Amino acid sequence: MVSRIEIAPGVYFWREKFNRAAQEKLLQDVLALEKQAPFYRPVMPGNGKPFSVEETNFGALGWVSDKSGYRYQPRHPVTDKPWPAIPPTLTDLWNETADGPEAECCLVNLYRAGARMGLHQDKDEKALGSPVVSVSLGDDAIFRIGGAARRGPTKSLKLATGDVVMFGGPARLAYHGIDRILPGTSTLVPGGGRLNLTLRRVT
Ligand code: MD6
Ligand code: FE
Repeated sequence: MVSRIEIAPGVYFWREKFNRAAQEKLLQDVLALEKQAPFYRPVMPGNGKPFSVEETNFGALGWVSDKSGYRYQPRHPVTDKPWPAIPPTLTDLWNETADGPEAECCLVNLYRAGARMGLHQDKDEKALGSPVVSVSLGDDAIFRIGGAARRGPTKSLKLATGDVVMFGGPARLAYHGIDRILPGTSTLVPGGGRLNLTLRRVT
C-alpha cells in the first residue's frame, strides 16, 4: 500500500502506486485498446496548430480538440467509432481514489521525445465536483502545478513511471502542464517516451 502525499491543498500524489509488473500489465491493456482507437494528433482551436502530443481516449466520452474548440464526444474523430471501455485496472484506481460517480473518460496522452503540454486547467467537464486522477507510464516528466490563476506561483514535480496524481476540491481548477520529458529514463514504452492516462467524470 503506497501512501498518498498532499503536495498542495487538493493535490495528491502517490509515488510508484503501480509497480513494474502492474505498469507492464497496464501498458499491454493500453496498447491493445489503441488498436481499436489509434493515437491521432489533435490541433489547437482557432489556429489549427498540431499538438506535440498524440491522443486517444477510453470510456463513454472522449476529450477532443480541433479548429472549432475543445469538447467531449462519444466517438473517435478519425475512425468515427465509439471509444473502447476504460480498462478495469483504471476503473479500480478511480473507485479507490475518487469518491463519487464512475469515471466517464480516460484521456490518453502520448509524449515522444520533445513533446510537452502547456499550462492549462481541466475545465471542460460539468462535473467539477469530481476530481481528475492521472497515471504516468514510461519516461520521467517535469510537471508544473500552480493555482487557479494563470499567473500565480508554480511548483515543479518530477513524475515517474507508475506515479499517480489527483486534483480535486480546492485544486480542481489549478493550472498545470508538462514542461518536458526526460528521454531514455524508462524502458517501459516501446519506442521510448511517456504515456499519461487521465480519468475524469464529465457529466
Ligand atoms: C500529463 N496531465 O501528466 C498531463 N490533468 O501528461 C494532466 O494534464 C493532468 O496529470 C489533470 C489532473 C492530473 C493531470
Ligand atoms: Fe490536465
